[in-house]
Amino acid sequence: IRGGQVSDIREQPWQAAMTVYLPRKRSYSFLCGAVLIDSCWILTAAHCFQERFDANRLQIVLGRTFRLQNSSSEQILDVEKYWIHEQYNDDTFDNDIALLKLKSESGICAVNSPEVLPVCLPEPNLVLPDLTECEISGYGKETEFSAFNSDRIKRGRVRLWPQEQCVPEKLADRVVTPNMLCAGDTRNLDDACKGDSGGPLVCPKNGRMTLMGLISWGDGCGKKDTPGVYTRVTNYINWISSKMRAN
Ligand code: 4AZ
Repeated sequence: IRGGQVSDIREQPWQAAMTVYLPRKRSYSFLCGAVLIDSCWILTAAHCFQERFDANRLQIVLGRTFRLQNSSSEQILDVEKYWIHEQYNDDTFDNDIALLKLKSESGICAVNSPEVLPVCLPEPNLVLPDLTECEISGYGKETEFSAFNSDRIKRGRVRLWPQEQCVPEKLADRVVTPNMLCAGDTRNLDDACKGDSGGPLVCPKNGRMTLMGLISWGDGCGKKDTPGVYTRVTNYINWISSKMRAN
């Protein structure tokens, strides 16, 4: 997160980190942000899977304020299977969404706690007003050219952009589709950045934080008049539900 502020996982208990086992390093390496939507289900960005990692190399870390520090509140879960959206476009990042099922013997995977709690999903028809104040979070870079991800979870405040301003002209002439939404901050230039991908954009709806976006792409981080681009989660509620029902 560029700008924003350091946070505590209890402020974003649905925030997850996706890690992948690298045999050459003999250890797990941070790959992307992700979001807990149900005890055994995680959303992330499809573009995190540049390589079609075998599911058994992936782990999901929940409940951590510090990215690399073990904590008594953490829950580390294996991945049983994952689905990349069938229409994901690797050139435009259209349909940049993937669903992961966590492994469990009992049918319970993540256990609710102050540090670990699923986010609410929106109804498919939910449209929030332009300029609604929302929140992003992640362990990603704090500036575009930083060499490192953040040691600690951060949060930023961004406002939903009118869709008519979410256009290639504002985004280095890259394709923008109706499956994307833009959000940004004019005051402090809070924005998502590299490493935050797959993480949450949540907005208040009836007093609950609701997952409206997944961090997807942008032109740099926190550039003036340049929004961050997010996967429009309302367009995938039926896709998510049908996979969960069938699996
Ligand atoms: C990235 O590279 C990335 N400013 C994600 C989000 C944004 C920029 C880059 C939005 O994963």
